Amino acid sequence: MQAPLIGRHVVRLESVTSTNDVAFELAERGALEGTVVLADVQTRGRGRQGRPWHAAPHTSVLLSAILRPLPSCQRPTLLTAMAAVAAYETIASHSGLAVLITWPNDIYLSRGKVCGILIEQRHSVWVIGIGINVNQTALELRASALPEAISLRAACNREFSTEIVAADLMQHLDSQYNEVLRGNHEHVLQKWVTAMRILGSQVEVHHPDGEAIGRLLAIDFDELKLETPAGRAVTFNLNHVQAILPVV
Ligand code: BT5
Repeated sequence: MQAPLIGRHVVRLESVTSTNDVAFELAERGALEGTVVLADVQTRGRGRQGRPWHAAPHTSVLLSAILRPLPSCQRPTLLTAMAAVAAYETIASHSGLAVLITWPNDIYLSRGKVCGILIEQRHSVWVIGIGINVNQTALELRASALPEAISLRAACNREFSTEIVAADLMQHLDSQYNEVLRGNHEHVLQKWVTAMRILGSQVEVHHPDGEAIGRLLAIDFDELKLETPAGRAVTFNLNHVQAILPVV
């Protein structure tokens, strides 16, 4: 068996602004690819487009992994998919419940958001930041104004070890990143699309010019194809897609 790449060096910290910030600082100072930062507390945890990520101290997995992917793997959607699949598999194995990836990379458990992913790039360094809600109670999540959030504990009615969930997440990230490095992009794509459970369904696609409704015929790392109610096939560049929502 190959030695793991992601998690070969783990930096555990009590409190940070954001694990992504620390990961970039370490990368600048020459940290090896696969170095992981874990923290118990984030004072300025962030989501995408400047949105906040809230995590009460010692309740969550707050992880950032440093990657220096080859140019052929430097595709935002590919790295997004591999991170989402790794988080999905970790959460599914711990909860034993139905888990869903909502495009592009939120993970839902029992209809609540249990995990968010923020991927940032500076030059040749990519940082994969993952937050998993582990031990917050449903009451605590509601009190922190996160009505859409859920944790493993709230969904499964028992406590989990954040250390074990983090260790499993590192293993899953390592195995998915290995697929990426070996060029098995198709394999990652299939897992990502399967976990979204929207292929063949009616969806609403939000894009800069408005919204389109239709049956999702295909999706890959570059584009998605819809069949409109009039029976026409239309293609959207994924870089411009803002949301893909199931039509219920
Ligand atoms: C995300 O952004 O979901 C990406 C979150 C990534 C967090 C990790 S933690 C480790 C690493 N270090 C960081 O600083 N960040 C990463 P987005 O899709 O933009 O969702 C943000 C929105 O999710 C917020 O506006 C809230 O509505 C909601 N939210 C905030 N905290 C949440 C939580 N703990 N659980 C569920 N939803 C939350």
